Amino acid sequence: PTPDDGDTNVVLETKPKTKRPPLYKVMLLNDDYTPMEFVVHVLERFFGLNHAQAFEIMLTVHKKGLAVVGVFSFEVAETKVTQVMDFARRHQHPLQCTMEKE
Ligand code: TYC
Repeated sequence: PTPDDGDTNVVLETKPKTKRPPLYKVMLLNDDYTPMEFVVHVLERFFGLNHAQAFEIMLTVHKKGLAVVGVFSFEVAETKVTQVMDFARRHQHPLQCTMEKE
């Protein structure tokens, strides 16, 4: 008889290991000073929303304190946050935009 080499009947199951990269929520925060029209403009300009969608999200932030504007890869989320923060600062509005791992 052949000596058992320990390799018989060993089931080697491998999970198809296709981990998707993590996604990040980009959020807009409410404040008392940034004009509503400015926020709507930001949402149209940097997030490709139409006017109705932008207005709706702006109102949600205004009423609830914050809202998720979109979900992106790390790099895209980071770019959006930087673009919004730079644009708000240039216009001297205190608008805050942040990202959070989903
Ligand atoms: N609360 C602001 C106002 O009354 C409007 C506003 C909405 C500000 C959304 C920030 O992310 C924001 N003018």
